[in-house]
Amino acid sequence: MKKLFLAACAAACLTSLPAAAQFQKPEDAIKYRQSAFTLIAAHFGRVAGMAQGRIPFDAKAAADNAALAASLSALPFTAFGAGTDKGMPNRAKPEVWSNAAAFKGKADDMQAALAKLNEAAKTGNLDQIKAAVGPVGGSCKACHDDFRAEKYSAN
Ligand code: ASC
Repeated sequence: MKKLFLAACAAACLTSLPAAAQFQKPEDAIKYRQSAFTLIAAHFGRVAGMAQGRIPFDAKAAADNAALAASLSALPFTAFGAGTDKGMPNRAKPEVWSNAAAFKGKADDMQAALAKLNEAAKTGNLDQIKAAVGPVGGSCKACHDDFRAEKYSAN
């Protein structure tokens, strides 16, 4: 009974670690990271849209979306483990793994830029938000330039 309890506890602990999502197979990791990037882009996109005047400015919506994008930015990079280059079509270049330190640098840049945008959005000041949106977009693009392929892989 005690052993069973310990085993259940260990399983619960492992599955509840947010910064170390566990994946059954490479396809699960690829889906997870693609989903995370989709959500980050959706929430950042709403703030960027307000900064660019495409979406009416709403301070509360900007703050909520910036906070979500900043929180979500912690997620995708746990899902680039060894062996997750294949499993389903994806656009991660081999350099993600062969140049892992540089990839980590790009991830850090994106997380730092989103953390700054989150702070700017908390002020409710559109000028501060505008100033913080550009570096986020720049960090997306810098990583895509080096680490995201134009075309999806065959598998
Ligand atoms: C986004 C999004 C990206 C980046 C990029 C910025 O909102 O989906 O991939 O910003 O367009 O250069």
